[in-house]
Amino acid sequence: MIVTPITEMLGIKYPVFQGGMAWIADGTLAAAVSNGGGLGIIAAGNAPADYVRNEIRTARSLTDKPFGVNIMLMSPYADEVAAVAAEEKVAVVTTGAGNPSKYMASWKDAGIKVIPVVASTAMAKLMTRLGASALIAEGGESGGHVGELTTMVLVPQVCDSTDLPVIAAGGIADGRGVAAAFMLGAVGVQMGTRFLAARECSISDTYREKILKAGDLCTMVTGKRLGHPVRSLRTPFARNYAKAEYSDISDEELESMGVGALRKAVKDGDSENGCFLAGQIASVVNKVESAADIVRSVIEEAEPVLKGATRWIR
Ligand code: TUI
Repeated sequence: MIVTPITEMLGIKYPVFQGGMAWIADGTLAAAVSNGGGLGIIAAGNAPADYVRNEIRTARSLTDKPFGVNIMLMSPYADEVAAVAAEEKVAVVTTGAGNPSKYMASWKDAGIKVIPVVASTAMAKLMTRLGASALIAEGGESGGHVGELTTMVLVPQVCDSTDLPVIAAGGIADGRGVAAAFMLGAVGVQMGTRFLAARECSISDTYREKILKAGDLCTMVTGKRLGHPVRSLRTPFARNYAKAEYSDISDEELESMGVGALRKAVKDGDSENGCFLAGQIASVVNKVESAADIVRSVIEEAEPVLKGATRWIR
């Protein structure tokens, strides 16, 4: 059994968060992860407030365990979704892709534990000052929106910059990754890509097949030109987008190329036009299993690795 400041703070059995994957992480997946002893997280993504309220109610109907809501700060609906999270008094709010400063007081007043994703020590220090309960240090191995630093360098530096518990994310999909994260000073992990293969994750069959088949070099980052780099599978869409970024098309045209691409991957399984977000660790994800089995097995794998960590020392 691994007991850490984050399992104690949240009253969860395993120090495992499920990442807030836009269009994917709904109330059903979040409840399955929470019922399995981890922290399930509903992704608001670019969805309006009503969608998020509905998913919160779905999760509540399926579990009495704590779960979270992830607020994607670039969403046009971020303000209204932030208000719904406060009204519904969810246990945890995580944030991504920006600076949540303006919402922090309202969430804290509602008794919510705020756990922002940070991609730098400056953001870690700011969030610590504003009263975050913990931090998620997410390196650029992750799928979706990525920062500059890798998990290997970000986690120890964030740990040095705060007294808060730190959750590591980016490139973690099994017990070895969990053990490595703990070695860097983290007290828990967040995984996204691994949960794409959870039975309760309702992505298209095409998306799931692509994850199960992915190799180590199967992802690429696009979107740097517009300031929003995103890691996804190297599909025709990603290649075309990358080509367009270095062409003379306008920023507006480039922006419009991306509209709806995520939904086409998740809902339609459109191999040509979909944007299949995935992390660099996708190749270790090779079987479909329940969310509860994923949560339990990564910790059970990590325990002997951590115990045997000194096996080279004589
Ligand atoms: O947010 C994520 N991953 C995401 S969000 C998303 S939806 C999307 N769709 C199209 C374009 C962009 C996003 C898909 N995947 N991960 C958490 C994360 N947050 N990673 C990095 C950051 C981050 C970056 C900068 C957090 C804070 C930050 O601060 C910048 C500043 O100073 O405002």
